Amino acid sequence: MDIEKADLLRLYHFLKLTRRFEDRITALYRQGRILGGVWTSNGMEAISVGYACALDKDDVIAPYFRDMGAYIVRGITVNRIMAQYFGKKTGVTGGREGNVHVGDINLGVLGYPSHLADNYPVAAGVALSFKIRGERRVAAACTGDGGTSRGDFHEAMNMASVWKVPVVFVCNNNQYAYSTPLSLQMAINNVAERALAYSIPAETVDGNDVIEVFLAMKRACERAREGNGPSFIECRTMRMHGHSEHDAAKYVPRELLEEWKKKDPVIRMENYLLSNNVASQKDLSDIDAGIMKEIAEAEEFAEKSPLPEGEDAVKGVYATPV
Ligand SMILES: Cc1ncc(C[n+]2csc(CCOP(=O)(O)OP(=O)(O)O)c2C)c(N)n1
Repeated sequence: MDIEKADLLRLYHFLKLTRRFEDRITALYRQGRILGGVWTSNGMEAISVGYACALDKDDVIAPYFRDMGAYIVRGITVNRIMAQYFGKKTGVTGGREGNVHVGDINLGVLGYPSHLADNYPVAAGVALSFKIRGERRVAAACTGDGGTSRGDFHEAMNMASVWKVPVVFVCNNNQYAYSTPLSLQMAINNVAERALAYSIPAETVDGNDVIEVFLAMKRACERAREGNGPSFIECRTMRMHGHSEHDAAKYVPRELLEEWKKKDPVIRMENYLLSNNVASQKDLSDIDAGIMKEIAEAEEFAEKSPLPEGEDAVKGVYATPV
């Protein structure tokens, strides 16, 4: 499968935007200007950017908390996400909380409910509705390696396979579930082996290569749209920050981090674009300048936005407003 220049530049744009945006959020967190916690995808941005860019506008995603790239690709603006972190009324949840437990059904992003792997059965259910209605749409969900050890994951995989629904299950295998290394939570080396038990076609890809993730996702979507059911994509990567920004990740050997630093997905994509003459250094600098401006404006927007009114807290909680 070939990849077009426009796709390459789009992938790069979102990759760099996700890195710069989360870096800024981390800095703001350290300055005490963020409400709540910050869980970044540092080092793993290629996964959420790659899978989200491969989808069509009408498709639906059920992301998890480390999928910042997917939120942005789907059109949840950095303004809204920044305001979310500041707990402002203009944030995605209207100031009800301060992190990325968010969604926007109008943009085909299902709200993330926090319970790991719960988004898998939900995506399978959405995909079932596409199948029943005869629509050529795809649902996608992502979870971490730890999430695949939960029952919800296995129930979703089983039913999605039996019913042959158009869903793509993505897993970021970043080798740690919080502080638990893979070897202490599963007796296999490749998470993709779990898919075999459900007769779901699976691929293991380099999760630090955004093009590889994108192309694997394109293949899986094509299979789903043709009526051939679910696929599973394991993306191998490493989480380069702590589980969240309050965690120094002392349990991860430094040599392992050094090794993965050399595989940084953003630098890799930059090198690819330059060495294949897809973009010049000036093009990349221009993209970066635009991104920095967008982020600075988002910060200003969030700072100037009002806090929510108290009575807003009960709105949207019950089907019948109280
Ligand atoms: C059912 C459930 N158990 C525990 C938690 C608390 N928790 C949040 S993230 C996390 C680790 C997740 O590890 P993994 O699935 O590998 O994803 P990663 O954070 O590495 O991207 C845990 C234990 C939770 N959110 N849901």
